[in-house]
Amino acid sequence: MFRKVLIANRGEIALRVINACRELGIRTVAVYSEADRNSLHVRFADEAICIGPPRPTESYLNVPAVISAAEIADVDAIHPGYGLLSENANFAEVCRASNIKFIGPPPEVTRLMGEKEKARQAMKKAKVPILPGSDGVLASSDEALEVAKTIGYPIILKAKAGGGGRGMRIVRTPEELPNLYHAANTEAANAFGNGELYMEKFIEQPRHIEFQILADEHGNVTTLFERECSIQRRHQKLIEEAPSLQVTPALRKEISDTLCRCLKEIGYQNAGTIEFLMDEDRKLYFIEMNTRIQVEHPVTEAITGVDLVKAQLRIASGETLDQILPPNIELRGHAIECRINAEHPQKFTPSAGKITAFNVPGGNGVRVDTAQYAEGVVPPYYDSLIAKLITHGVDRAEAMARMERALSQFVVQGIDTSISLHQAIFQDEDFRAGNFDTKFMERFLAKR
Ligand code: MV4
Repeated sequence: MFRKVLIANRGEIALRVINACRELGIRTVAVYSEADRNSLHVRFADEAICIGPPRPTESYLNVPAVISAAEIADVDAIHPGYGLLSENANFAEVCRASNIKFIGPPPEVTRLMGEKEKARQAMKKAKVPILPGSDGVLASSDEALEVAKTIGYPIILKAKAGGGGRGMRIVRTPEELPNLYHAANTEAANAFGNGELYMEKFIEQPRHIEFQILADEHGNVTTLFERECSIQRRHQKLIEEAPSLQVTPALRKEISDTLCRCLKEIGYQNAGTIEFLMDEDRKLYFIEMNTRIQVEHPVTEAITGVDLVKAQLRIASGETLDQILPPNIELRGHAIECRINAEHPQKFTPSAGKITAFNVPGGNGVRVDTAQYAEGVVPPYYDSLIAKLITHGVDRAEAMARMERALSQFVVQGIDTSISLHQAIFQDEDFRAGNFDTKFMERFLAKR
């Protein structure tokens, strides 16, 4: 096992990784920006090194600064958390060249999955269901017209280098295709430095369902079931749960078996998430793979009993899944996560400043992951997630009742938070009935 690990992140996920290291007897090194000097990840790490000014590009995203800190502290490995450098294949390559273990998949695999159309073809080859679409990137809007004719409208154009919804255009008629093709092409070129596009059949009101997998460095792969992530606004998830009410045991097993075969073929290593869209016929189609630990990993931890971050550390140190996991992992109960953001509950404007009062709920079936505290400050430079509230119960009804109870006991004063928005969503009949898709929040906000 590693002797010492650097955590190249901040906030709740930095603290989450520090906790896992501490429980495994690994020394921890925090890095921090000047805005995070008083953060809990700095206080609770064994060592802490300031790597630059508040702006992420000058600190947490500054590869030479992070690598220098790792060399000065003499660590064996770096855990990137989520966001920031977590899916940066160049960073993983620099780690490799510096003899520091990057806790995640090899850079070649990260690069493959980052090229969305290549990932799509790799999944297709391994018989993972994909949507009808182009084979590879489109050479021109004329070629796009030809492919669209064979698959039928509506279609969606997506950026090969994309993700998070940028560089995407929905096309409903051939007449509007040329203009939308050029708009997507220009937007992708500006956002990602690569304008290449591919095409898929467009699903009008999909659900977003993702599968968690773990792979060791000896060719073993396992899945830890799925998460339902359809409650989102502008590509930011607000509520996640596991399992999905729409996934039958037979479908769960079929997709899980196919994914295990596929990721073995690809040579995947460490934790990963495979995103699917579900159509009205409850069929699942692969859209993207995320090669990192995700924000919503605690709902999977709740229903499986597996500590995913400890598993990441143990996999990266060479252990086999056999050594890490119990023989039969069963899906136990139901878990829900609410992302508590520092933002206005109706206007969604970010809220920075000093937290004057902070009470975190607890008790049976409640988990809170946060790095915030009373008298602490939320800086304006980073994403707005300040806490994750996760509840677990024997079934969805119990998990929901616990969430409502815990939300009512979660007190944050001094800044705006999304707590009251979550309380309103938990009053919604469609949400309560599990009757929702990725358009839920649009409808919910329109009727408020
Ligand atoms: C789609 C789609 C419908 N059809 N692809 C948005 C972000 C990117 N990860 C994929 N996205 C979508 N791809 C096809 N073929 C609808 C979306 C989409 C979406 C997907 C998941 C969660 C929320 C979403 C919100 C709007 C659009």
